[in-house]
Amino acid sequence: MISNLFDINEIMEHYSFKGEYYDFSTLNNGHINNTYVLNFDYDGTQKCYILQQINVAVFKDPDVLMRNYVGVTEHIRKKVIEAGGNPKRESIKVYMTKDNKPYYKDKDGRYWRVINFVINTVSYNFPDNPEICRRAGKTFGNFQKLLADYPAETLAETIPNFHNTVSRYADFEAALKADVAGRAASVQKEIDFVKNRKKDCSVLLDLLEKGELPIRVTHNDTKLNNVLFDKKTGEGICVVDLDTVMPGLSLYDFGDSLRFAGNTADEDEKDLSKVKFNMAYYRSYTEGYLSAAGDSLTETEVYYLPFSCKIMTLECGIRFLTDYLNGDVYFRMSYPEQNLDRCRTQLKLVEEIEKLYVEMLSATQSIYSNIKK
Ligand code: GN1
Ligand code: MG
Repeated sequence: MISNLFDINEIMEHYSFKGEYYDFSTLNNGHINNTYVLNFDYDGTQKCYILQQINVAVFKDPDVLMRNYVGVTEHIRKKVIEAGGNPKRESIKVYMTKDNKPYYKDKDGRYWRVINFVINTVSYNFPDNPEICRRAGKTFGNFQKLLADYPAETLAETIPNFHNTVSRYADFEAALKADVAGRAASVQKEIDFVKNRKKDCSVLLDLLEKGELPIRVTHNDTKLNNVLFDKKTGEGICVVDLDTVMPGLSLYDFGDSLRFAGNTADEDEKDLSKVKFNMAYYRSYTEGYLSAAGDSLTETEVYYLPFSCKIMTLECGIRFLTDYLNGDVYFRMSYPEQNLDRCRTQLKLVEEIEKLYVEMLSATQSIYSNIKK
């Protein structure tokens, strides 16, 4: 059976799947990789695998990417086993090809990897209640802890300067200057908004340079839909989308999570009056996160948690704006101008976070002191 998305026969030649293949479904809730669920009949029971096409325009070196990926997933797997957990549900496993490679390059030059499908889980694009945020916070906090002893120096930067906001700002300035799509004049308001916040872009990097923030192994793409929750218990059990695991700041993960989960509207909502920052979600996420990771964080890291929400949201707004100026070359889109809508929601969310900033600072400190007791 050949689909135009991938050639299942060719894929099956290179992997030892269990059972008879019968169909697949598409699982694209990210903006970068293409993800499919392959369904097999294994002696009358359904067996599923995840097939992912690696986006090599974004992750330029698949060897380096998969070396990181296998290293990190194996580390987590070992930790889960040591803690008496179920590695099949609480960790990701990379299936090797028949010639023992972590990915497969097809005849059209596309790169594929196969990983386990974790059964009986749900993921959310939108938190329905604060409890989901608390559990997501706890899961990312645990993830941070699981990787605390991973040798960061062995991890390559799969995308150099990924959360380097100074370099993101420079990319924006370059896109603005080149204006290849001729769109700059129509987005002056957004451009001014970003320019007015240029100095925010260097805050965390300055602290890092002064040695006031530690480098850790971080996930770097902590959207809510990257957590799998157990269908029965509702607990977060596994973190997915591990391509960007690399050395970074804990604040990148915390801020990026709330950029997404704290937004009361969709990432591409056109009606900006719907875009608010949900303080209840902020509180519960912070409680969950600090309950899991709090004792391993420094006071400076905790102090900057609210700022991280602002800067990660600004960074994402800058990236969407930059892509819009560049003629939409990076993020997958489902309609024209989607990058502009995405940019506008992020910038509106920055404004909302700025309004709540003092409240966020005091909520964080009181949650932190309760946890330390
Ligand atoms: C991309 O693919 P996805 O949706 O998990 C992007 C993130 C952005 C996010 C914005 C490798 O993540 O950095 O924050 O879109 N991933 C990459 O929704 O660029
Ligand atoms: Mg994702």
